[in-house]
Order: sequence, then C-alpha cells, then structure tokens
Amino acid sequence: MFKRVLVANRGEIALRIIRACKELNIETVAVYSEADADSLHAKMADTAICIGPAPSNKSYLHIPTIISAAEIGNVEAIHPGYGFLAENAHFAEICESCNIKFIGPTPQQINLMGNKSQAKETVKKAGVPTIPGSAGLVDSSEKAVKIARKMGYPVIIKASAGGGGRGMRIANNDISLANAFMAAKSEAESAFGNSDVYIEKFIENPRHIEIQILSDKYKNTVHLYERDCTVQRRHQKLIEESPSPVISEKTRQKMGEAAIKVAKSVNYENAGTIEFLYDKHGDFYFMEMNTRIQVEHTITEMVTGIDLIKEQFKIASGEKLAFSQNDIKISGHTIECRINAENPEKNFMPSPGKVTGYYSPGGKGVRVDSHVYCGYVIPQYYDSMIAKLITWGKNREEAIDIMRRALDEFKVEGIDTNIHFQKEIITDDSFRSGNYATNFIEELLKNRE
Ligand code: MV4
Repeated sequence: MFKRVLVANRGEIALRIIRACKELNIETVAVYSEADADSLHAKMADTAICIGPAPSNKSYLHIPTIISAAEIGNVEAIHPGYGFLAENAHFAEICESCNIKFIGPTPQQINLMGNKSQAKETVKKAGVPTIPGSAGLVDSSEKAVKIARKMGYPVIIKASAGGGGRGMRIANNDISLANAFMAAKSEAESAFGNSDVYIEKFIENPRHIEIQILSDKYKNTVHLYERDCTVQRRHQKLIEESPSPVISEKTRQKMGEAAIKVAKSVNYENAGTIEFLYDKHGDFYFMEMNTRIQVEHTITEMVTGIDLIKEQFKIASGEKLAFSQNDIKISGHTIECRINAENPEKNFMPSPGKVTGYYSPGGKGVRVDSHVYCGYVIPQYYDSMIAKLITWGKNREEAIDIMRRALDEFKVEGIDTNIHFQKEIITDDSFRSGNYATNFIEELLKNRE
C-alpha cells in the first residue's frame, strides 16, 4: 500500500479521502487555495500545501502547482476526487510520467469514455444496449435529417465531447433539426473546442439509473448494483437512492451484467460508473461512463458495506479485489439528499458566506459527509454543495421517514440552504410512491406557482 498520497481536491470529498487514508495508515498531503486556508481538509491532513489563489484555474485545476506539491510532499500517488482534474486524461498522463500513481483509470480509458460517440460505438460492439441513432458522428444537417426521418422524431443532437447534459439539443421536425444541428455544433465548439455531434432517438421522461463498478488490474470486475439519480434539476442531482424503487430484480441483474460488459470492453481499472437511461417500457440503454468516484458513491457504501475509497487505493496499489460478485449483496435501502448553500425561492441562487450556527443530524440510520462547521465561511468560488445527508432504513419507507426527521434536525444559520426544499421533495406524493421521472423537479416547481 502507498505510504503517502496527495489529495487533489477540497470540501467533503477531500475529507472523505483523508478519512479512508487514516484507516489504511496512509499519510496525507492536502492542497488548498487561499480561500480554503481555514478548511477542514487542510487541518485534517498530515501536511497541507497552499497551491495558489481562490479561482480554481489558479489552484485546484493548476497542474504544474499540484505536481510541484506532490514532489515537495514526496507522495507516491494522487487521489483526484470528483470534479477538478478527476477526468483530465492529460493530468493522469503527467502523473504517470512523474512516477506518481493517479488513483483512477489510465489516460487512454479516460479519453475513450470522454469521447461519447466513440464510447457508445465501443460498448455497442460489446453487446450493450444503446439508444438507436447515428452510427458514430454526423457531419451535416442533411445527413441528420435523413437519419431522423428514418427513426422518427423527436431526436436529440449530442456533443461528442459533452456529457452531463451540456451541448444537447432536441428536435421535433426537419426544420427544428436543421437549427438544432447548427446550434449544438457551435455550442460544442465554444464549450469544448470540439464541434463533433451525433444523433439519437429522444427518450421522453426517462429515469437516470447508474451502476457502480470496481475493476482491479487482473481483469476482475464486479458491479455494486444501482443508484437511482432521477431527481435532478438542470442536470444537477438533488437526491439519489439505492436500490431503485422502479426496476425489477431481473432488470437489476441485466443492468449489472451490462455494466460489467462496458468495463471489460475497455479493460477498465479502478472505480467507475455506467449511466443508463431507463424508459417507460422498462428498457434500458447505455448513456455514458464516468471514470471517477462520484458524489453519490456513499449510498452504494450504505447498502453494500463496501468502502469505495479504500477499494480505489487498494486497486491502484495493485491489490486483487478481495471479493467476487457473489459476495456483494444489497441490504436495506438508502437515500442521499444533497444540501446546497443556495436559495430555491430565488431560482436556486448560490448563497456563500459565514455559517453562524450549525447543527448536523445524527442518530440511527444517519450519515453526514460534510466539511462545514460553525464559523466556517463558504467561499463563492466553488460549487454550492455543503453536505450530503444520507439515511439508511430496512426499506424505502423507513429511509424516507428517517430522512424527514434528519432534515428537521439539520440547522444551518447565516446562509440560505435547500434543506426545506429537500423536505418538500421527500414528502411529495409522487416521490413517496416512487412514480416520477427526470422532469419531476420541473413539475414540482410548476405546481407550486
Ligand atoms: C438523453 C435523453 C433522452 N433521450 N438521450 C442528459 C445528460 C446526458 N448524460 C444525457 N442526457 C439525456 N440524454 C436520449 N437519447 C434525456 C437526457 C436527459 C436526462 C438524463 C438523465 C437525467 C436527467 C436528464 C434530464 C434531461 C435530459
């Protein structure tokens, strides 16, 4: 196992990684920006190195400074967390060339999955269901129209360099398709410096269900079942749960097997997530693969008992997975509410500033992953998530009941949060019944007006 690692992140995930390191007896080097001098990740690590001014591109995204910190800190490995450099193949490559192990997949695997069109063609060849559409990229709106007429409207144009909802356009007829095609291309060019697009049949109001996988370097791959992340607003997840309240046991097994096929098709190493769309007919399709640990990894930990961050370290250090598929079982039900410093009544405007009062919930079935404490100042420079509130119950009803109680207990003063909005969601009849789709939040907000 590594002796010392650098944590190239901040906030709750930096803490989460440092905690795993402590349990594995790994020494930690934290990096922090000038805005994060009083942050818990800098205090909790064995060593902390300031890497520059508050803006991310001058600190948490600044590769030369992070590599310098790794060299000064004399670390053997870097854990990138999520966001920032986690899916930057160039960074993973530089780590490799500096003899520092990047805790994650190889640069080639990151690149392949980052190219959404190529990823889709690769997994299709491996026998994984994909959404009907173009075979690879589409280079003219005339060709797009031809394909769309053949498969029928509505269709969606997606940027190949996109993902997570960026660079997408929906079209309902030939005319709107010509516009959507040009718009998607130019948006993709300015957002990603790559105007490649492809086309798919548009699936209306699907559910977002993803599978966690782990793969060691000896080609052992397991899945850790699903996370249902259907509750989102503008591609920002708000609530995640496991198991999904809507899929059958048969679909669960098939989705798990499909996810393993995806990982094996690229010889994947480390932790990864395969996202699927699940439609109203009960069919599922590969959407994309995330080549990082995700925010919502915690809920998989709650129902499987497996510490995913520790597994990442073990895999990266060359250990063999200590369990096989048959050893992995789902126990009970878990829900995660993301607590953000934002005001849902003001169009979810971010609310940075000083936390003047703080009490986080506890008790049976409650886990809080957060870097916040009373007196902490939430910087304006980074994302607005300040805590993950996770509950576990023997079934969905109990997990929701505990969540309602825990949200009531959660007190944050000095800034605005979405705690009350989360209570509104989990007490909503559609949410309680499990019968909703990706338009759920939009509908909830509409019905309040
Ligand atoms: C789709 C789709 C419907 N049909 N593709 C959004 C994020 C990106 N990963 C892909 N996304 C979608 N792709 C086809 N062919 C609908 C979405 C989508 C969505 C997916 C998951 C969760 C929430 C969503 C909200 C809007 C659109």
